[in-house]
Amino acid sequence: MSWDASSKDKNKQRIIFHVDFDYFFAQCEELRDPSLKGKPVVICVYSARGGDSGAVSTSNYKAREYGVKSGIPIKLAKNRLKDVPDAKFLQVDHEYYTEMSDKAMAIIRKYADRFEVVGVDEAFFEASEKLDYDFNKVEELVKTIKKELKEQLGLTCSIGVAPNKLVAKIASDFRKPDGLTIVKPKEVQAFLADLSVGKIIGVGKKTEERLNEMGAKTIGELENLDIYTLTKEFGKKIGTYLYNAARGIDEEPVMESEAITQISRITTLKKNSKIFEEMLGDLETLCKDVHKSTIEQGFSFKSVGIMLVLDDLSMKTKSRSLKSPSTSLDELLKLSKALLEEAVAESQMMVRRLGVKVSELVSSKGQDTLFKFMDEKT
Ligand code: TTP
Ligand code: CA
Repeated sequence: MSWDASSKDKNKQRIIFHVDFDYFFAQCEELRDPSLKGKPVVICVYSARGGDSGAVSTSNYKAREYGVKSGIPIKLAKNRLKDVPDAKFLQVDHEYYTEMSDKAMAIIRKYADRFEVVGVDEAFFEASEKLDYDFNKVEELVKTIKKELKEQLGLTCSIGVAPNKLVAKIASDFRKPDGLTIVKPKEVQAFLADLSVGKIIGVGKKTEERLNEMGAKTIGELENLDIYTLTKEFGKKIGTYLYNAARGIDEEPVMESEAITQISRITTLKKNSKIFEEMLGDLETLCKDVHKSTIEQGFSFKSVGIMLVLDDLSMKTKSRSLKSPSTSLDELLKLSKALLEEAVAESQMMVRRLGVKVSELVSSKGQDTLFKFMDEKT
């Protein structure tokens, strides 16, 4: 579906919003404990090895001044903040962040024609109809939403508004925190021209390097590469995507969320068993099927679960969340094997049927997944 399919008049441009909550996990912690405000706050994912092993999930802006950001080892973060006595290191609390996220999303959703949750701290929505296709009405709506989020939850966010998802997402990242960037249809190309090609959704480090080598550091320069060069280098799908992206063209619809919350497959074992190794073949097939379907539908997954139907027809389930959304088959295999091994060890009974599911799905917007695979392969 393209924008002109959703609106009858071809001159009407969609009004698409991308909302991104600021330093989200750390901001949630500040809201729970206001004494943290003004201090460097580091949210940590401690690994099973104990001590300070593990990585930083995110940090507030104060901590970022010291070079403490998502992905660095906790040990390095502690080192960078060793002379800051009031720095706080907290463990991730996904349940609480999800609760905050749900409340915030419910506030925003009211103002949308269509609403698409992308992750715990991100959403797209379309408000073309509610705003009569008038970009001049955007600012007032954003003020209302920001005020409500602030008053009811204390939360700040950054918002990008544009005629499509691609540009709206780049715009929300343009001014942070508590930012608002509105890119009207006529301003799209000028807005994109000086930005690095890495800002385009789905363009990872490797793709960016290749584009740089081809003479395109900025999106404006990418516009100079013709469709033949791009499709020859990246294949038809990605080449065309890049060609359009350079011109600020993107027709991806905002997809109403909650349609799909999980993807699962289940099978009956050829022979009842309680031996892990005997079930491995079936488990791998299930994982491959689930993975294929997940990717085809443009999702990444953040939670993996297994399900066993036991000899007495009782059911046993186990699931675990990943640190961040994944599209990796290896990760799915690894986690489901670990879960099955645990489940088999815990249960004395024979297993009749075996199932694998992924949930906490995050829409990867197609291109994202495409690129991730390309970047992994190259
Ligand atoms: P981001 O939106 O990338 O970051 P942020 O919200 O912390 O900061 P910003 O103000 O720049 O938007 O990610 C959202 C949440 O996802 C973040 O609060 C923590 C989590 N996260 C991780 O756990 N690991 C990571 O590597 C990243 C990038 C994020
Ligand atoms: Ca964020």
